[in-house]
Amino acid sequence: MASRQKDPNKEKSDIESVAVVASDSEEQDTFLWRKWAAVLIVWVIVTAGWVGLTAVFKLPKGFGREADISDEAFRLLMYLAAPVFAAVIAVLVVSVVSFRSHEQEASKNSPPRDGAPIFGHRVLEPVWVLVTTALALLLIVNPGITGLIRFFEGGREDHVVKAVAARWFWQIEYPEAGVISRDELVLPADRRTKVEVESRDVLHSFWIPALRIKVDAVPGRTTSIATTPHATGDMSIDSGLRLQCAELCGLQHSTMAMPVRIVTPEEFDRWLSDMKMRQEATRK
Ligand SMILES: [Cu+2]
Repeated sequence: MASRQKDPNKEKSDIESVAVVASDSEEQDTFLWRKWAAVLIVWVIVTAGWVGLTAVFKLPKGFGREADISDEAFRLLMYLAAPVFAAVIAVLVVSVVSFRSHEQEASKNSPPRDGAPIFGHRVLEPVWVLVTTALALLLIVNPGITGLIRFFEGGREDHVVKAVAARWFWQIEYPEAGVISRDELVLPADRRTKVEVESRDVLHSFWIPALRIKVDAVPGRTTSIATTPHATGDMSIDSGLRLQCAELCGLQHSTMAMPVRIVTPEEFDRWLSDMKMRQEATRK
């Protein structure tokens, strides 16, 4: 009976190949940890840069209560978007630098190497779904719902102003005083104004950038929005103090604008009674 002799050369080669595989795997682990460390560093830098830029470049001055609510929500969204944007950029930058095709490989016509698939990953997928869902829910509640509640709980309106849109001008009416203005929209500070918006022809949009209020002007319908300005000013000090059509409505859409002037309540009452007297005099 022939006994099975072990081939010493084959045994040696098996041990060597196991050692090579183990060493390859360690190298691969070290390589990946370095890449993740690089991702973390780029993520921190981009997040800090974004937050810094958000703090340096301020939003245009807001002249009303609604502008403050809107700006607060915008700033929160900008800060929350920073780490998400930075994560995408960090992975992208590190991947482009680390996993680029080298010249030697390209010359050999070797097929491009691909990373390990992450579809069905037991940790990454649940974490990804949970984090993005939590972030979306958080934003729906705050500033979404809370912001809307604050926006509409400004109390009863002190007076009504009507804005009528037509290609390509605005007509402002103060129904309680029977005054009409086609040159400017004058609003009192520290009083809540309800603006009722109508259109005589096509879709327009009532937008005052400095007050951060916008509502569509729809033919056959009256839409409305309320505002409480808290600072005085006019278009000569801030170009955002203008009533601008924000819905493409024809050739002269971009010129469909009107200066907005916010004055003290006393000045407003004076202006309104002056206008009333003048307009009544011309009607006689
Ligand atoms: Cu327009």
